[in-house]
Amino acid sequence: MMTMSLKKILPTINSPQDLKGLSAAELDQLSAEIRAKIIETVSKTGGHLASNLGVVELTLALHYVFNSPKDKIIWDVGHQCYTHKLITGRQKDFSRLRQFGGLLGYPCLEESEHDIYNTGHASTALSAALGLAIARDRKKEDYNIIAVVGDGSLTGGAAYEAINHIGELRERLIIVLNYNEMSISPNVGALSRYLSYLVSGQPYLRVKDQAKSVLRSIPKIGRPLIQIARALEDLIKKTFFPGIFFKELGIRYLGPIHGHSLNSLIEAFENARRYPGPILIHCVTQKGKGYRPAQINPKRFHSASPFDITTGQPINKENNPSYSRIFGQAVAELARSDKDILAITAAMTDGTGLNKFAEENPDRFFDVGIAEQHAVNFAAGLAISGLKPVVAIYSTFLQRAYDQIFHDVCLMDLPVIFALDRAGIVGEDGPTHQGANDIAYLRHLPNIILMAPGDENELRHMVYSAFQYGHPVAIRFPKGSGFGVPVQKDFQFIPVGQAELLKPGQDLLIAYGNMTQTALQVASRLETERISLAVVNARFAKPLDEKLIPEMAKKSRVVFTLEEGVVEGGFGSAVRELLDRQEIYNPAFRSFGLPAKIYPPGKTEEIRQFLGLDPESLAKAIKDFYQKENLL
Ligand SMILES: Cc1ncc(C[n+]2csc(CCOP(=O)(O)OP(=O)(O)O)c2C)c(N)n1
Repeated sequence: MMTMSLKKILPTINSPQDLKGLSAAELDQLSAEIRAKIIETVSKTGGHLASNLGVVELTLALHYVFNSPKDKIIWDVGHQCYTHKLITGRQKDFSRLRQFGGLLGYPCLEESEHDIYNTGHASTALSAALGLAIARDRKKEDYNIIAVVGDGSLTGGAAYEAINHIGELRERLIIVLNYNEMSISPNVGALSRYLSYLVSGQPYLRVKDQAKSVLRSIPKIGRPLIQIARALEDLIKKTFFPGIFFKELGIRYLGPIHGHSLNSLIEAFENARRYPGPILIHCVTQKGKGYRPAQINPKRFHSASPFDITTGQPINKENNPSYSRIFGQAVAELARSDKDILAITAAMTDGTGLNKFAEENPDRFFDVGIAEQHAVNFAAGLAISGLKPVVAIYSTFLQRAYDQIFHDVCLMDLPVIFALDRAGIVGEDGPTHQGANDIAYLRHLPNIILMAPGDENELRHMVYSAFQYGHPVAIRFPKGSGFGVPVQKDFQFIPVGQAELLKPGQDLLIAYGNMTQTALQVASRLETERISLAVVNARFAKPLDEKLIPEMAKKSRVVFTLEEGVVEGGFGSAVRELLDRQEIYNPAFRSFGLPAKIYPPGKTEEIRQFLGLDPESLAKAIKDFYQKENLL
């Protein structure tokens, strides 16, 4: 033991094969080393600390039993893949986790042959695993397919669709359910309740309690005996045959397994390896395991910014309130005088700033789980009944609910308000999380109003105004803190489609949302270059200001648009279409925004520079444009 603890094991692990010869004690030591490495790294880079600390043993046991990359492991969401990365040849790059040019915080096909499927959004692993299983069999190959999915991700509709199909096809595949009772917040829903019932470990008490309640619910006389017998049989089945729910769906259930006991995990995975059909292993883990601040507050450490290891406190406290907070505060305030306002989140209560609303109005707040489609459809039901739902979902995750927005909200012109948080560049989470597409995927839908505030103060007024419009409204705003502008207490009404001229000038730069501030900086830089740009805060991408924009465009030699959204089909396209409709063909035209490409993770500012969307690069690009068009 003494010699083992002196010699570090982690540096000797270059591939999962290196695990195979380790003793139980060495595997335990390795778990401790991995935990220390993850804590140390994430304290500097930020990242999904609690989720990763919870799956150290689970990951080691998987790689100990199975033979990756021949056996294929798919990580649902993928945010829990740090141990996997550390033991699949990426230790030397690990300090650059989530940094510009460094490792992605999620599985990444380009990084390693052990990453066999990219994830980032929840509830996709089971469907992908089934696809892989069918492909394997058709090609007459022989390997194991393992999908690791959290109980939070099992609240997503896509996971149920997969279970439904898996139970029908009965392909050989292994589902590892990482059950920790948490999504980002405590997990929600009836299935979550069922899973916790399975691990509650008090079968006798439960039989007694439930038997009593069954008996109580039966009228003294009249109820046929057979019904009583059925109820009791059902009760006994549930209690003594755990996982009967999965079994009856055609998926063998194994568990609950102690998710931090390497022995139990290895034994369970060995059993699963030999099973000829679909099998689910229910592993019970603790989020944040091994780091006290994360164990105590797994929610805060789900995705942590850099922190001090001793205290667990964040290193850089944000000075200005975040957009999410301003949004949540505004809804909470408005809801005090309007009891018809309700708020819905898809498993992101804190992230969307709705925690204040939730505290004040528990009966008007709904965390529906990772179920964006349901969230929108549910809101439509509320809205058609005269209530005023706000659905707060990150831009990237709302992509899931495109059809519900179209079919259930826009076609019926229902006044549902969508708060699209994390719209634009999100930084360290990388390609799956960029809020790039919302303008383009919403702009062509009927009846919807699209707006984006130029700063956090305007967000407040937009939330207030959205409730007055009586149509579907989507307000997009970025991740992180605002500009620190004074936030007015009184709400102001913004008429639909009214843009704001911020600065006069010879030619025209129209900005949407948070890029308004950048536009002002660009214009000011260019003043010294003999380029005079009027700056307009568009406020709306739909409807556009059909008066101010054409009037100013007619007077300009060139029109620029600026947005932190994908250019194809985005805000700039909308302006161009407006000018075309009004037959304004004279000004030259150039849109700046996000490319429809994959760009690396990193700090938001670094990505802006990389994409040429920082003030300096934009000023240069505009100057070059003037030169090319002989406008100087
Ligand atoms: C479609 C979608 N919606 C929301 C999220 C944000 N999100 C990331 S992880 C997570 C919780 C996942 O919980 P679980 O699967 O139980 O994993 P744990 O972190 O508890 O290990 C959520 C809601 C997401 N990744 N994808």
